[in-house]
Amino acid sequence: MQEELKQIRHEVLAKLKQVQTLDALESLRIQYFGRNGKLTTVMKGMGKLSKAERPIVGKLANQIRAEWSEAFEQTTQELHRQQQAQQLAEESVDITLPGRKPAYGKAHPVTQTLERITSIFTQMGFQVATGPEVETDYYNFDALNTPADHPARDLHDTFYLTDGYLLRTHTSPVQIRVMERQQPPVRIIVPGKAYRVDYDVSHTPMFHQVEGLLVDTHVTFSELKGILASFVWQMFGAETQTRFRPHFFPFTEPSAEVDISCTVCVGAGCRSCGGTGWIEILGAGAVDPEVFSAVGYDAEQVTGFAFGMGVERIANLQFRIPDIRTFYENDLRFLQQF
Ligand code: 2NM
Repeated sequence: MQEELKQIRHEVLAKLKQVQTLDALESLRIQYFGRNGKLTTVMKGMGKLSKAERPIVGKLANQIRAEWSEAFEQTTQELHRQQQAQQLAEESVDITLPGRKPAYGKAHPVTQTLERITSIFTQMGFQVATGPEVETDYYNFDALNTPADHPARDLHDTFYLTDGYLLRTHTSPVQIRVMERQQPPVRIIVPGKAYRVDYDVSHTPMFHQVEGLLVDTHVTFSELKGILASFVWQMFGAETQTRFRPHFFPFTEPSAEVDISCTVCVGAGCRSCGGTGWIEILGAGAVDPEVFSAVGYDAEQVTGFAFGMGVERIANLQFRIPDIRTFYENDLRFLQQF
């Protein structure tokens, strides 16, 4: 039996040296010193020993246990230390690594221009109004004094949908909707998308407009001129000239087209202005009494002025883009320039 114990002592200390993990260490402890461990099993045979042998074997067993205890404790600490060192190494963060740069997006150039225009008018006291892009004949044409045989209503100019609906060809139906539910004074700006069957260097089937409407007692054409001149100065610079030319719109009378002195050649005449020195940027006029009666306003009591401009056209001038279709090709090399 002493030989068996010596063998166990030898074995367990040899195996202890091989142990790599805390789990393996615990298995080893159970294998030798657990309730059914090798040492325990051998010691169950104590009863069969002679009286003389018993204390010797007991002492030997105690020695083995003491020796094991100490070695076990040491190995446990060593493995703990190793485990912690490994964990620290794995979880460490290199604070000298450069951060990841997020890919910044920004507003589309047309949106930038639209926001700029809107901001100039809101600073002059206009409120922003919006409305549906899918409209009815009534709001897009009838209420705006546009007769049934007007060329704008042609299938070749307007996108008609089913059930009498259409894509609005301008943002003016929003002005009608606002006037229907609000009494004067009205001082609004309507930025948004509009749709027309048209496609060339200066037209895309979807485009953006900003329209404005001012209705009150005693507003005059000179107020409209002042507002638009101020807009032009803020948008294109204080040196820019403004010119009103007589024109016709179904919804205004009188009507005008507004030109600015060419921002490229400053009036001398170049390709941008077709040699004239002037560039048309918006339409405007005094709201026709027919429009007022459509919304239930008394044309004897109030006067109104309206204007409208194409945002792509303004963006064209602002950024000097020769072909507006490039705004909608989604070529990032183009868009990232703005
Ligand atoms: C333009 C030009 C002239 C306009 C008129 C109206 C309304 F609803 F008051 F009658 N809204 N927008 C208008 C007038 C629009 O765009 C070139």
